[in-house]
Amino acid sequence: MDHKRSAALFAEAKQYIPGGVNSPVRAFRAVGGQPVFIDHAQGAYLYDVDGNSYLDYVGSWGPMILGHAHPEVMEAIKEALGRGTSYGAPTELETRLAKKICDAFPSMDMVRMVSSGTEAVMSALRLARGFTGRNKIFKFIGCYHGHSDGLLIKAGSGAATMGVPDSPGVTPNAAKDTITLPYNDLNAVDQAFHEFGEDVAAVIVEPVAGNMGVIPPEPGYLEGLRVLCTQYGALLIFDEVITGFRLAYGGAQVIYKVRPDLTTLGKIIGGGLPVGAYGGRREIMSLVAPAGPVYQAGTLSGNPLAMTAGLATLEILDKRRGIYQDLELKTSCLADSMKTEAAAAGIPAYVTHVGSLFCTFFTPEKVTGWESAASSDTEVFGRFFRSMLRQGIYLAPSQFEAGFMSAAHGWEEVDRTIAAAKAAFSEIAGKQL
Ligand code: KE4
Repeated sequence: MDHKRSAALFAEAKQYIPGGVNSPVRAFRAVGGQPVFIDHAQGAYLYDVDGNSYLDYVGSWGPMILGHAHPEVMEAIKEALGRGTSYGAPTELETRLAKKICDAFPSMDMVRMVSSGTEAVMSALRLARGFTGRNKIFKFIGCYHGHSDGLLIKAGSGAATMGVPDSPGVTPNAAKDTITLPYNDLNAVDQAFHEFGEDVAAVIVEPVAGNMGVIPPEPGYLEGLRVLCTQYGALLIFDEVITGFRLAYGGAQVIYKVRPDLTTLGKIIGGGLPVGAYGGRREIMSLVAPAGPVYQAGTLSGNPLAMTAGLATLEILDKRRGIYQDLELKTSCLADSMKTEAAAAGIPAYVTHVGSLFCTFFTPEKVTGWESAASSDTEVFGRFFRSMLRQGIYLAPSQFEAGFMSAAHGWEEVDRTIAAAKAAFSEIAGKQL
């Protein structure tokens, strides 16, 4: 594969953009090599500026569950374009998307649109503190909830990859009200509530962790968080920016049958355009300005193009609920085959999958949280990533991310990926196929 133009563009980008990228994980720092610059995308495929094509398992980090440039979504955006791009005034589109989200999530009576997952989480925490009058929040080590100061504490995703889970610039004051606890450990939460209980405004959790690789909740974990939050009067916040409309039409909370007090969303609800959202019970959401005193605002919140793309995406998912079973089937087949092929090559690997999310950890042990995830061999992951890329398979460029299957991935793509993984594992094991 020739990457000359990508290399030239990357060199130029680094002159004007920190690290040459507008989000750190895109820079391939964790896996070695240089990022490829994308020219366009279609269905399950990315096409770079050097004419190479890649079978894409990043999907813009989750939004592209239908595949890239879905014709119905693109048609809807094109039609909306003719009416202008932004008004800074209310539109019916915002109510339609808000209603669609509330109809899908029984725990949500009301929802506020923002422009990113970070904004959604930052706002939800402010609301939780405003509603409870309390200060502390519990977050889990390795979970990532965007880059607002109080949450860049032992964060996952790019923060973990970059080795800055506690980023410079986050002041001790910003961090002091964030208590970090191990994921999948209810005793730790119980003990922390004993210590901080009356001052805990919220517990925020990724119901399925997608930012330290993919780690499902242990049986009873989410239910336990629900009981403890109710017992101590803290709000339970499900950060479903990844899992919302991804794991099921109603997100992880309908799968695990646990009802949070607030939910944050992003990615899929924007259909590839910038949208985040937070929502929950009416008595809580009624405190958000201008209905109530908890202030939050945004110039492009509810942007008509983004609402259009989000609505078109959710309307397809709503009409074609069979997509979720199909995604589950393809993802479990891929994950099980990766497990088999790694074992056949003698490569220690722990493969996880939930719905259309999957991840290969290069470790012999079960991964249940940050400590076990971080014990996996990231050097081997880098070799795996580079081999798959050379074979035209574009995985997330970090061990601490998720793989995303889309409805545009057919069985041919799954088979091709399994074959590529087999070759990659053989390379890693030093065996020639
Ligand atoms: P954004 O601000 O990036 O839209 O959303 C932040 C966020 C919040 N909550 C969860 C569970 C998330 O996964 C994210 C962002 N996800 C990362 C991928 N792990 C975005 C990719 C990136 O940072 O470039």
